[in-house]
Amino acid sequence: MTEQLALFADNSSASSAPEGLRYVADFISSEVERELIARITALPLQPFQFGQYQGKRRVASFGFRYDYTERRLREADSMPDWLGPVIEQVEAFGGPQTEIAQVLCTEYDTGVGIGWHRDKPQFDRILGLSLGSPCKFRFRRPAGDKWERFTLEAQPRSIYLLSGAARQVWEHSIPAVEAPRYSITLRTMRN
Ligand SMILES: O=C(O)CCC(=O)C(=O)O
Repeated sequence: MTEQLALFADNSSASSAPEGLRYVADFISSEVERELIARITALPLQPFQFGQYQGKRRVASFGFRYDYTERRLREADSMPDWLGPVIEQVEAFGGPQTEIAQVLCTEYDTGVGIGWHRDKPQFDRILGLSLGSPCKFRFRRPAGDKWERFTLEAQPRSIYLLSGAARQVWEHSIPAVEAPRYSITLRTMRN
């Protein structure tokens, strides 16, 4: 696995990465990637539901899920066994403050993305495994009457960690992907 903090300048459209963003390429092997994609596509994925609206991406939540109608976390199915080794590897990567309580598996078909947002305040650290195809993982934060922007080219088999300002201040989004992409987003709870 290759820590790419020093490579952001070559790997992005802006010069300075948000504080609190870590990115590592080749975090998992191609074999594990194939297995995880097979696991995700076998899940009963449902269109992402926020209130009365449906997103085009399809998801399955474990541990907890955020209910957009009630604006609170609800319990979700418990973590399936196949996520065990992934969670262990991700927790080791994140270090002592990283106890994963929630996992979201997402499928983005070609042409599907995710809009600007920050993750819900009930969660603390956000870690994401990218599978299947690359994406432009975009960040923005207000700077006067403009936005300061940063784009990370998230490669399949990579992981990112959002903590600090990257998590609390910057918003993120992914424009429509050019080929099917899958992600496993792992979240810790805020104390
Ligand atoms: O697919 C990803 O890596 C990002 C997912 C995300 O930002 C979210 O579900 O809130």
